[in-house]
Amino acid sequence: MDREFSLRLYRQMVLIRAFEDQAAEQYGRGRIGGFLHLYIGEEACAVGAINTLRKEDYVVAHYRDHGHALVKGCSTRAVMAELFGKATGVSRGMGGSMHLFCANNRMMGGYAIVGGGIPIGVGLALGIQHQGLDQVAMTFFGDGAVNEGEFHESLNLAALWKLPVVFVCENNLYAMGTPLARSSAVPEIYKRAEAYAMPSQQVDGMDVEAMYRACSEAVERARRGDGPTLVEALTYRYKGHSMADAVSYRTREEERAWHPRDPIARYAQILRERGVAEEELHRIDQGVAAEVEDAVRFAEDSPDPTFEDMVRLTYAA
Ligand SMILES: Cc1ncc(C[n+]2csc(CCOP(=O)(O)OP(=O)(O)O)c2C)c(N)n1
Ligand SMILES: [Mg+2]
Repeated sequence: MDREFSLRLYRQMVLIRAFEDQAAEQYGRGRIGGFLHLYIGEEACAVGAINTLRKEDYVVAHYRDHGHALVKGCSTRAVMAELFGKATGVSRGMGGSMHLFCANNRMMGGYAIVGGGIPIGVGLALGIQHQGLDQVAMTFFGDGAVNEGEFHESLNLAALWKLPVVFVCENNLYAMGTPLARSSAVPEIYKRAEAYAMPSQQVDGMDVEAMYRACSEAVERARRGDGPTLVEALTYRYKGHSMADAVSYRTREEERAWHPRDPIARYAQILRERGVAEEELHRIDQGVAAEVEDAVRFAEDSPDPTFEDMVRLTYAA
């Protein structure tokens, strides 16, 4: 992997983490309303996967969607402003943390309905196929979505019609407080693709290059007309389900056991071994910190949506 590209992957992971740390801080200060679901620990999934896409390809995410929007090209300022509910946010302050949307960047939304984004990804892929285009749709969801009808209906039709869609399941082992093994007869999620004669792969979701390789293969398959793939990323969210979660359903030992696999620390080490200087990594970290601070200032200084805008953007006549 070339050096410039590796540093880009590193920077994006660091950006997501710094963004999430700031979001938690601002939430604590009461500047962000509603729920807030952090992506800390899972950064390699979105970064590895979305970097395989072109600008004109589509991403659909779930409600833990800040990282996906940032990697798909939404500005740090506009994502932070959306969390603050400001008119300058990606969804003009109408969506908040869970509903980041930016058609220009083909970021087709975060969705609060578990599994709700999966058929939307399939619909986008159907549209691409009907128009004879060579784009790809990539749709992200959690392990909590795979026992829902929408998951199975979507995989079935995507496989039957050979649609250009990549299904990325971020398996962080929990759906709110429910461990996967307590809710799933077959906890190896990638195996479910067999029922639809669909290729699938289980990947270390804490390894950004492994994610990149697996998703590159899936995206190429989709683009050449050979249909969908299910990628299961094994990952872990370091924080609670949302800011309101005391995380009483798992042990501190389990949490500690995941830390040596941290996607950012591990990748920094790999980059050092490949000859990247410590100062260069430090410069990236500092640049990211400044970018996130700037985004917070921008969000603070931005106007609220007007009442007229709220009505106009919420209701169709
Ligand atoms: C259809 C539906 N059912 C239930 C909920 C409530 N709910 C919100 S998040 C969540 C857990 C989802 O877990 P997972 O898909 O593993 O995603 P993660 O939070 O781990 O990223 C549930 C059950 C919902 N939002 N939508
Ligand atoms: Mg989960």
